[in-house]
Amino acid sequence: MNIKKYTLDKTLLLKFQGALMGTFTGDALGMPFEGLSAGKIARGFGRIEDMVEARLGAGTYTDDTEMMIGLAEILAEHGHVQPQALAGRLVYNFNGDRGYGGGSLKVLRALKEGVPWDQAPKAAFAEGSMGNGAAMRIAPVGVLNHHDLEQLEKEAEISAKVTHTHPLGVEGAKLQALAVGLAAKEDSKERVDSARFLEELKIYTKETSFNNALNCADRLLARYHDPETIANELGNEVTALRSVPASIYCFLKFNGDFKKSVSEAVSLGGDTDTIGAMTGALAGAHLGVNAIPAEWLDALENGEKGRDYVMELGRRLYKIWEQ
Ligand code: AR6
Ligand code: MG
Repeated sequence: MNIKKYTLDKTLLLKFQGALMGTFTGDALGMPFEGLSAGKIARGFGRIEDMVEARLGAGTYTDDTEMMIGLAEILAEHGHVQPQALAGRLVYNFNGDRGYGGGSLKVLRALKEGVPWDQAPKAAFAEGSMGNGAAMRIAPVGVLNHHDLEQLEKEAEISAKVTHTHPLGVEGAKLQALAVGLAAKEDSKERVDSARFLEELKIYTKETSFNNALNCADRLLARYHDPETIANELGNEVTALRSVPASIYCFLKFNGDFKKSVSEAVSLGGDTDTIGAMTGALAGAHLGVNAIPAEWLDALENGEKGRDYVMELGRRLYKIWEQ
């Protein structure tokens, strides 16, 4: 047996599982704080380091992870994004208690009523949604296609367009998928060179507004800023533009430390579950699932499509990649 190859592949399996479980963990950690400002979180709770009681219980996930599971299932079954099948799976998995965005609710309702997948997104907004809903679920596309970034972009775009067709919604999803793919390619034992990482992302990012946000993140990374400043500069909102660059910042700022990156993401306030989920996906893709604190993993819900199921989905995706 080729020992070196075995070791490398094991690392990659952990990265696949890390991207999926990172989404789940960040989502669950952030959910109880959704809608609070950075200042309120700092004054009321300090650093967020524990899974606290939430609407559906401590360690439960929201629409972010539910949609990520649907996308991972479709990739595991088809090997690529099959939009019709993805639309059907998002509807099938839908649980109205998990806090879906208003636009996504309308799209899923239209899909359920039989509107074709390439027409349904207009049910939310005539020009499509610019929300972060397509970006928050995209980790499986990023890890599965990390070896081929052109293919990754195509897959990210088609997966986004099942619900989000506004150029900023699609571009945000592509940027997050690329960042997950690049993070998976980094050596998990080394820190990521932030300037190089951001430069590489900018090669692929065509929207000026996203490029400007990445330049802003680069400047902010040069020295310490409190979460409130980061939230003001990069955003903590439900739009893709005002949340994906902030997540990339949190990943890079505490580069090499899953707990600190995701804790920082939640401390920005606002859309805490989604910024937590996207930061968790990036840190998990870089460091692997073993970097997620055991007490956080232990606290995650573990029902029918819970912790063990998502771990297994990561393994199934890795098997597809191996083929
Ligand atoms: N024009 C104006 N406002 C828009 C537009 C548009 N074209 N698109 C989006 N918005 P949505 P999501 C605003 O509803 O992306 C959940 O908590 C509008 O205010 O498509 O699936 C998730 O966990 C709209 O309500 O949702 C995420 O955290 C909002 O952006 C978050 O919601 C979100 O777009 C977004 O999920
Ligand atoms: Mg959510």
